[in-house]
Formats: sequence, C-alpha cells, structure tokens
Amino acid sequence: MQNDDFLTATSMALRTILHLPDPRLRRQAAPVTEVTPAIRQLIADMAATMYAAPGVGLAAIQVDEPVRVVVIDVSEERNALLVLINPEIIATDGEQTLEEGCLSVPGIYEPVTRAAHVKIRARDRDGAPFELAADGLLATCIQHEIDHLDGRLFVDRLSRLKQGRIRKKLEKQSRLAM
Ligand code: GNR
Ligand code: NI
Repeated sequence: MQNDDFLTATSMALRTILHLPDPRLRRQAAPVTEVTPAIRQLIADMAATMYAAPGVGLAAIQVDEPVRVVVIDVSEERNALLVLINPEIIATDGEQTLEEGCLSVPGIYEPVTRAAHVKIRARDRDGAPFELAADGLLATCIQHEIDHLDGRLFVDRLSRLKQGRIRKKLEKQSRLAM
C-alpha cells in the first residue's frame, strides 16, 4: 500500500471519532459491495484521522460510518498503511496478552488476551481479494478492529469489575469535560 497515493490523489478531511458510551459504536457494520468514490474518500479520511490521533488502527464505525472498512498502520515510521475491506478471520492459533487502548475509549489501557496468530481474508482499496497472516501487535489490532465492525469494544472483553471501574472513570471524565 502506497501512502503517497493517499496524500496526492484525494483531499483528506479529519473525521470526528465517537466515544463510549455512544450507541452508534454498537451497530453491526454492513459489508462493502462496491468500492465507490465515497468509500475511497472515507478510506483517505480514516487514514488522516488515524495518523492525526495518533492511533495504530481505525474502524469506519468509529467515525460514524457503519461499513466494514478498517485502516491500520503498526509501523514505527507510520508509512505502511494497511486497508481492509470486509475483513474475515479464517484461522487463528495460540494466545497473547497485549495492553490495548482505543480511540473511542480515551485514557483507558488494559491487557486483553486474544489469538496470537491470525490469518485473514479481505479486499484491498481496489476491491481485490487478498489473504494476510499476522502476529504480534498487528494480529491484536486486526482483531480489535474486526470487533469494532461487529459493535464490540475491547472493554467488553474485560472483567465485570474492570468494566464498572472504567464506566465510572469515563463518566467522571465526561463530567469534567463539560
Ligand atoms: O491506537 C490504538 N492502539 C491500540 C493498541 C493496542 C491494541 C489495539 C489498538 S487499536 C487503537 C486505535 C483504535 O481504537 N482502533 O480501533
Ligand atoms: Ni478501537
């Protein structure tokens, strides 16, 4: 994936990221049937929004577009954009526990156990199908983003006790922000 194409081919706009407990984050995102100009614009805007945040991934539903589009860049240099349209996990293996955060759950970081290795099938930004094997942070990030497409957040995978503490902390944060 060439980042240059995004910087030159399309104008980009930052999109507003929804925060928990916004119910729009709980929708099931719909598959993309065709890579239209609107989808290309969404991808460019999502990449810009992710890099600006900064974050290592972003799902379209986080910017109030309930479609199955994800952008990811786990590289140090922030120059390896991965675009996933209609991503599906076709195989998993092992377990790993990594500290996760989420742009829709600001200020909360907790360890989450997920598959250590995933194989996925997806379409690229031209609609061409491809497969990808991932491990480490990329594997965790892919699973985190696919969760978003199904209306799930990483905090749903924590204990009820931690979920309660997080809800109180977020309520306090939003009171202070008013
Ligand atoms: O920026 C992000 N960092 C991160 C760290 C560990 C596991 C997953 C992530 S994704 C997150 C950006 C985000 O909210 N994507 O949906
Ligand atoms: Ni997230």
